[in-house]
Amino acid sequence: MSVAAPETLGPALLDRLPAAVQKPAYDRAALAPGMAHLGVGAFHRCHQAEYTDDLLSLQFDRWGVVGINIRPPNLTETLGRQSGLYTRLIRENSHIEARIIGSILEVVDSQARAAPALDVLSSSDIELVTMTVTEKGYCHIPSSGELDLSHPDIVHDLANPQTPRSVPGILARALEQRRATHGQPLTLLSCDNIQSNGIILANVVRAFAQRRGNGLADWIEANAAFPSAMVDRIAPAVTQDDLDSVEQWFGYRDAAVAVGEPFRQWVIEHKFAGRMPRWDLVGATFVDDVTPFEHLKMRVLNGAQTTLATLGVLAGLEHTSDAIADPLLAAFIKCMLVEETLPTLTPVPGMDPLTYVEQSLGRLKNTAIRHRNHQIATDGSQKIVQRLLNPIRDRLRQGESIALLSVPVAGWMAYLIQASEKFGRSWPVSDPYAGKVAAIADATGRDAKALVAGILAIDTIFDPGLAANDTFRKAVTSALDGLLSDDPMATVKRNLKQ
Ligand code: CS2
Repeated sequence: MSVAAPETLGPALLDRLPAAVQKPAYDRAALAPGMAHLGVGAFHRCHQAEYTDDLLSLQFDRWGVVGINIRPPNLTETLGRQSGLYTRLIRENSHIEARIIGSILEVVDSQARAAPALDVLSSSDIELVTMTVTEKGYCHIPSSGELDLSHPDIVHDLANPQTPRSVPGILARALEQRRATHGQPLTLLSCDNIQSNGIILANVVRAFAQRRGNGLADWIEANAAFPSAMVDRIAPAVTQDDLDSVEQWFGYRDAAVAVGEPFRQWVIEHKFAGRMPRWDLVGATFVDDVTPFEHLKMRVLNGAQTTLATLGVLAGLEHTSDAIADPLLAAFIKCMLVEETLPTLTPVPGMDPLTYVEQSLGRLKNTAIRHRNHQIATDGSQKIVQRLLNPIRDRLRQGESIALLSVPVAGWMAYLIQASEKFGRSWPVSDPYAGKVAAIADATGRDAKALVAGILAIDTIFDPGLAANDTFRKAVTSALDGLLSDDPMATVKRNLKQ
């Protein structure tokens, strides 16, 4: 006798969910699309989509989300099949809270062709586009924030503006279509961890539009807004284990589960081109200047994650929670944040920096959040500027020590260098600069001074002023030398004692 397969989550199941699973408290059938989201990953499902779901319960309005993916995965067979419904799990050690989020109405796959994305983004129904396209999605030069005109996708899109494949190219084309059809304004809200993300997004779209000519850049200036935002919630890539757990606990299949920690925060610059969802009614904050909030978050929480990730891999540890459970790494990270990072921060209203550090370190200890160190180390070249190099620059300007902050910079280098079998360990890395660093390492061999000289010469990551700074070069060289040795943690210990 065959056992019936468990039912898959979908609208028909909403009225038969177990009591432990909360469901949307509004009439989802009445929800109409009002915004699009580019990059529907675990983070979006745990963050913006949840805030929107909260808002729809409180004040129902036309704010359904159309999700668009221009990079893998294709969600049409998973989230799409489930009519956009998914289980959002909040986990903290042994605590689990399950809720079905209903704010995503449909998902559109636009990997092969730009047309499906352009149709949505240029529709007059869409008043707002939010995006989580990862740091490298902006095709900008990390050290300057300008559009990278040598990026292969940008080269392609400037030659083929009707069939773009980059984020700047797609957004510029969508804005061009809006101008040509209905002329409605658009707010474009970046939710990625880049400093001044609204300014970077505006830079790359504007630079692209300027090259298109035809007055598009002027139209964008007058009709689009690019607010900056600080977003926060730890939401790692979802595993098969997460999907199986939902089936085991609640009795249904869900191929689009998202798992996050309890903490969440969203600070948005009050600069909109038109109507905005009142996310401020459900916990988000609208402010005039996001800068102090993003510095605090990227330098403290993200800085700690990047440090624990690369040093954690070098120490043979799998997850952030394993790295922070290591007494040496825990002591190092706290000392680095308190002694070197905190003094670079400008005060944030209502937030005591030391309390924020404690709270951040507490969040990283959550053992139910299985955040792989390799996941956080992915695209490190796109992350170290805002997480480590900017505070280092501020410290140097103040004439203060950077010995501790230099260790994770060397950690990022060692992570990429050692990925190659030739240098010992070998693990698969994903970073746009991995090839470049490997080529430098091939040429120099294991000579820390030559390695650092070669890597600091990559001026798209390290601005020449910082790269030429002697204190910085020496600190990174000494740390890298130790991290490439047989006992990388001895370097962490040595720096901690200094
Ligand atoms: C992480 C972030 O992978 C990474 O780069 O550092 O995704 C981090 O978990 C979020 O920014 C937390 O808000």
